[in-house]
Amino acid sequence: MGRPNVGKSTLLNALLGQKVAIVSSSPQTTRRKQLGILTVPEGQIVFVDTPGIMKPRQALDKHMVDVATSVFGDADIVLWVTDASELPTAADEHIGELVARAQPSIPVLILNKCDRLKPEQADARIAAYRALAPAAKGLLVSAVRGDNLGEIVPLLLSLLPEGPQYYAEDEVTDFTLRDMAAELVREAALVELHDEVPHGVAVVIDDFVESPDRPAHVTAILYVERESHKGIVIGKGGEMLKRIGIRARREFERQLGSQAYLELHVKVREGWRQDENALKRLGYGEKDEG
Ligand SMILES: Nc1nc2c(ncn2[C@@H]2O[C@H](COP(=O)(O)OP(=O)(O)O)[C@@H](O)[C@H]2O)c(=O)[nH]1
Ligand SMILES: [Mg+2]
Repeated sequence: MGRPNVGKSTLLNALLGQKVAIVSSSPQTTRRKQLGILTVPEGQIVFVDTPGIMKPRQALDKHMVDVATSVFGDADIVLWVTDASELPTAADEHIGELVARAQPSIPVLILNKCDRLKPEQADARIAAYRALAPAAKGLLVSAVRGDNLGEIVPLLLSLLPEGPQYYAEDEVTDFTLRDMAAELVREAALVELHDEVPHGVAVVIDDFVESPDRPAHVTAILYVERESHKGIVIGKGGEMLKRIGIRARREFERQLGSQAYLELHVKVREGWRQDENALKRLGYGEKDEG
């Protein structure tokens, strides 16, 4: 857990050695809780990727923060990911308090993005974050460049209690292919749209047909909050929607290991992020929190 945009999902993908979680340069990319399962000869670690913790402004934000904090009680270890290239913020102080309260979960502090840190800054920066979580073991890493990533898993294995193996060796996430398809379309939209339709896009898979002799056929609906956003997402002559589709399909085919056909539609659901019922229908309901 941690603030939005510090690199939690990037770190998860790096530790698993494959992409399960979507990543973008916009905060609040991760909306749902997602498991990443790592099985090594010494044991199995079930990572729980969560939405970033921030001050909720809308019903969707509140739902996301609830999802993030709800996993605390279940975890053996709370892995607090921070952005070492920035000084701790008020939000980090707040999260530090949550981490302290999450005990008996064992706190581990990950200072990420050390590739952006000047060597002479490192000591002071480590001290600033450590002050917020004095009980935590800490590591300075870069999820993107790979610095010190190899130390995380051995540290976690040394701290974890013994328990049953919950998942089969070949399971890497609890997201289905259908979930992945929806997430990859949303990731493509976030990347292609930059901040134009900031976080008003939700993606629902309307149809998913897999057959042995033909490419998978996926129909996805992108819900936007306003009529004017629909035009932006579609773009001039459908150019933007085409770019989103190409990017999402490329990633999805990589995951699938075979060809896929992706059909995208855009619909307006007025103010859906403020609307509890719409949130549930768009996949951000209670069922995710279980
Ligand atoms: N320079 C640098 N950027 C990173 C690192 N880890 C993640 N990022 C970038 O930070 C942004 C947010 O990453 P993401 O994993 O979506 O963050 P999350 O919101 O915490 O899950 C993306 O643009 C990533 O490429 C890192 O170690 N170094
Ligand atoms: Mg994330």
